[in-house]
Amino acid sequence: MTKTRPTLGEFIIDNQQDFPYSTGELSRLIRSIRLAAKVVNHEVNKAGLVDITGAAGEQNVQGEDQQKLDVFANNTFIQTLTNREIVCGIGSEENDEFITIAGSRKDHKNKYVVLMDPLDGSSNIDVNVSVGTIFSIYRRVTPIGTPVTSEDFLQPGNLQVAAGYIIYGTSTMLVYTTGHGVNGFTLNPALGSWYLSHPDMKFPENGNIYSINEGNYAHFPTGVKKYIKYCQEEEGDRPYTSRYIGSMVSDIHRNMIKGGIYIYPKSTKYNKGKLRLLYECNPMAFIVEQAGGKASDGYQRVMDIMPTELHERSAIFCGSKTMVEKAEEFMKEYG
Ligand code: AHM
Ligand code: MG
Repeated sequence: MTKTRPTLGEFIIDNQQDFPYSTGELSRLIRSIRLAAKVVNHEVNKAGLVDITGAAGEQNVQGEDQQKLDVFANNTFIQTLTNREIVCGIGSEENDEFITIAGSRKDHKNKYVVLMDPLDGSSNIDVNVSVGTIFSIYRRVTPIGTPVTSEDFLQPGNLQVAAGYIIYGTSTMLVYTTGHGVNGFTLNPALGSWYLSHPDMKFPENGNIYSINEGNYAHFPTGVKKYIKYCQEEEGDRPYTSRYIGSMVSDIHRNMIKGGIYIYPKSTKYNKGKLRLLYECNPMAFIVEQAGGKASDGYQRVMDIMPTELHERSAIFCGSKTMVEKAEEFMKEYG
């Protein structure tokens, strides 16, 4: 008889040791994210059926068009986390400032802050391509009982307590880590349950996929241009295959399963990189490292960067360790 895979709820109960300093708060937080993800998934899946796709007519703090589903996902995650009284603050890619959550007793008693990109790659929705939610969880550093401050959000990635992503793809998956490896759960939409489909996910040590927006080639630094040429050379296991969805979660998810490198470098177009350190780079870096891969800004570990602002951007080179180390060699040599 085939053994049934545990559900996410069962997995959390069976792996309490994965929840450091556990008072049950972090497990409740993951459960809330699981719930919000189901609501967003439902909405994303019917995006083609109702008039919900397309720009909402507003721009986010980085001056980019907000899609209606971005707004919906942002509100859903914020409301779910606020109503369940499990976090003391939320930072979102879609909000200018962080949100302070006092709780119904106004006592600021919760200890975790969440940083998130509620719907990453949302420009892909109108063309039915996978999008994702990315989240990152830290313990607050200011005293419990006081309102959160920016100090609670501006922590280096190496202090993350948990991080994860939801990929709204051909199937919907929730992949997360609490610092004890990476596990992936697939949603059974008929039952509304998440089943452990990808236990202990591991980045292959090496790979043959490189994922970068080569349309920006002219704007890239020399090290990146040389690395791209290296990927394309006919030698040994090269040329590598080029795969770029333009949806960070999907590109990294695929590379984690098949082996590869994802790069969004600094360029003359984005002099600090395009992706956000706190909402995108750090959580994905935590997952990548926990799966045995590597995440760098080209020169140093992404998770060791000390953030100075909420919406800070960073370059990222992440994926199979051997590939990232090779790309770093090019960056060191050519800059
Ligand atoms: P978003 O947060 O506005 O959706 O932007 C992030 C996305 C990533 O998912 C993706 O890898 C990247 O932007 C694609 O950017 P580009 O179109 O410049 O290649
Ligand atoms: Mg994003």
